[in-house]
Amino acid sequence: MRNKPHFLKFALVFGLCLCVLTLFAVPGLAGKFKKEYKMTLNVGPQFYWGMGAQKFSDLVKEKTNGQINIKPYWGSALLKGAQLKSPQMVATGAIDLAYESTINSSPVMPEMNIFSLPFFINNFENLDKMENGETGKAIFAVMEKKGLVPLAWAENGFRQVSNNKRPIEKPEDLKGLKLRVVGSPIFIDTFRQLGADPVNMNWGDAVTGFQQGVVDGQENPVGVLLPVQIWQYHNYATFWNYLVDPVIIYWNKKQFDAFPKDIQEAIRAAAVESARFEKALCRAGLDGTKSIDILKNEFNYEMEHPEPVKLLESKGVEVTFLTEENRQAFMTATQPILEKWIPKVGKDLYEKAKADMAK
Ligand code: X2X
Repeated sequence: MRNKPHFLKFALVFGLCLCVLTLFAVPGLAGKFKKEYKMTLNVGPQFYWGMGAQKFSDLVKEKTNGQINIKPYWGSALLKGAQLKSPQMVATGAIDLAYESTINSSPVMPEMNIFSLPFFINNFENLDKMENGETGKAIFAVMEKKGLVPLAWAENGFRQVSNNKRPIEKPEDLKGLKLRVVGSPIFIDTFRQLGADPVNMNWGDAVTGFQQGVVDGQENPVGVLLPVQIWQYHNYATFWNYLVDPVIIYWNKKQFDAFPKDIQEAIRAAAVESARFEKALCRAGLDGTKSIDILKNEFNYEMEHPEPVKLLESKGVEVTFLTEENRQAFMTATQPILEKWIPKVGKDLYEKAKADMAK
């Protein structure tokens, strides 16, 4: 009986030690990980790009057994809509990660404009060769230097122009059209060169701009045109694939490098898987049956709108495709943009892109 208090004391101390040891052994419990990792992206959850971001968040949770929780902040909410600020904010660690368009990174990393050179890339095959080739490596190296860890290439897609005035078939048709463009300077340059009147607007203000008729048109891929129901505002669309908008999933480098190896691997795997899903959503119906089959066979996912062009037409949009002659006319008309922007992108990178595409 006299030993009982000693025994209790011992049990208490032993129990405490065990608790402390457990806390250190299980990083999540020790507070090694944040409760929530903030992810920025410029669109909402109903966009294909947004669906990819949600999938990434879900996969990371699953693959890290709930240790890493990513919260998507839609519509650049953490940036008050200032979509071009995402890379700085992730680099400083004010935001943990991004599922973001290369256009929105281009003011900080001019190399990203390689994808915005007008009429340079033109199709998915060329884009894939660049992303998987020397161009992709070079772009990822630029990001690492800025304090960002790139995890995978996702996509917004080839950008198409829509408006409520007339079909655009040749450069002259753009004359005087007031078009909303993203605030990246190469977009302003390109549309000015073509004689249009480009207006720089954050995406957060763009739809109101369409509604109020502040602009006659805009340019964006189908993954944006469909969720905003562009047919409510515009009855002409030209599928000219004039440039492409990849999305890159990237994380603050200091934070990512400090994660244990297994966590890093789980996050990378989740990024690659979500990007494959998201890319297939964005390409569905634009690359034959390839992406539709990927979605069905790998993700058990049936597209609600497997034929985006037909959907637009069924809603009353007149869809134009360029003839070879008119494509040439656009290439000639935008040649000065290439001359001005290749030095900014870097001649080396431009040559790498050409070599990748020629493979
Ligand atoms: O602002 C745009 O047009 C959008 C949604 O496509 C981007 O974020 C680049």
